[in-house]
Amino acid sequence: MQRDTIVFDLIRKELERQRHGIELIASENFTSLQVMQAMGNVMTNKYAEGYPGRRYYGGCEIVDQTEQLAIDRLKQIFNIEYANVQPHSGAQANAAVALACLQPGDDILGLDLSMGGHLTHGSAANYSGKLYKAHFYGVKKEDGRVDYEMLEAKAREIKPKMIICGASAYSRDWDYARIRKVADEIGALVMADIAHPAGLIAKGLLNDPFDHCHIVTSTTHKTLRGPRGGIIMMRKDFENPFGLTDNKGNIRLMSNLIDLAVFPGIQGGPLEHVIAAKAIAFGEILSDEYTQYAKQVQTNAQAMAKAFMEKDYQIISGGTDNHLMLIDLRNKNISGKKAEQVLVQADITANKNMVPYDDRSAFVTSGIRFGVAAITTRGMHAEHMQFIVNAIDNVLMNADDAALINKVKSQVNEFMGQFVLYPEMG
Ligand code: DSN
Repeated sequence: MQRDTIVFDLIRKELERQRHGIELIASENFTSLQVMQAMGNVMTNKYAEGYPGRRYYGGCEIVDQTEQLAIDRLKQIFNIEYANVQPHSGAQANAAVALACLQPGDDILGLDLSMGGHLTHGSAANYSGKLYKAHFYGVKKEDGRVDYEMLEAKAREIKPKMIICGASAYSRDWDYARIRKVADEIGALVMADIAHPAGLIAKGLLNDPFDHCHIVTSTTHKTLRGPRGGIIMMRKDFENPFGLTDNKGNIRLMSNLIDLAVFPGIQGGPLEHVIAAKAIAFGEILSDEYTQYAKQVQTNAQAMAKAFMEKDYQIISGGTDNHLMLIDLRNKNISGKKAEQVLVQADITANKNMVPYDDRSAFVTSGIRFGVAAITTRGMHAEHMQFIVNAIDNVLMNADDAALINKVKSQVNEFMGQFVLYPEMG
């Protein structure tokens, strides 16, 4: 077969883009070379519907071992009893939990998307808002922190079957114990989606959700620095409290129902090459090097937030506990959309984001979100945050000055030259 140079040229261009730019999208990271190598392996050829030791296809003896290794390593990372490593993404993980725990029309309570939540936590545009009756709590206007009084009041009023915590654009830690308390009072399940801060939780740098939340989901490619994918976890297995059954009418342990919800519920053959890459990433997370990385992520985020605040940027909640920050740009007279566009011209990648109580649409927004997981992998330390904040400020304050933005772009490219990315790729 002739080599497809069109596609490989584009892949090469993407490598160069990643090398030259400052990557501040909070949900992105750079995997290790071995994680990427594992994704391009022969296990992509293998069908393995089912789970290790109980598959619907022959020849699964080897992929059983990589999948079991991924499960075992993940259990070790979070000190948990149950892990499912098959979800293709975080959205799939959340869909599987919903399928296992809820019936169409059930009430759910999650953080509003416009306040930092996630599409799969009940957004009207998503299955979670179409299949289930979604209700929302928010963050407080005065301090940008989760409004736990509102959450409790809504929980008592609505009595949802599931309370969802976790966010995509929230820079503070969560009070999981408080959420569990009200959930127990009304008989609700608690699901934590830790897709963003999972890597910091893994190293004990943020509150541990596992003792308080019945089920925890995550992606594997954000702070966890693995391949794109999802996972579902429980510290302790339990018999599902709503008497939900499998398709034979048997009340089962939650682990059985989640396994069945992933496959055959919403997925077919697992991506065993990606699961092999997950196993490698989980092995990396167990290392001391990753512990240092996670601490550095937190240090860098705090240094970046401080540098922004010194330039009078309004960080929602006034700072960060994790790897990201959400900035309200209204006092800087630029929309999130325009900010994202001009920053890209300077090879700085970030995403526009609604801020709580935003008066602009999701397509325009008043905010921008920055995360430091990727730049920390590039080798940056706290002292490098000032350069980045200066460059961003320079671009945003001169958003219509193409010559100046071009100059910043050159400075950015030169700056990034010191942080080598994938040298093995030539
Ligand atoms: N949309 C992703 C993020 O960027 O946070 C999460 O799914």
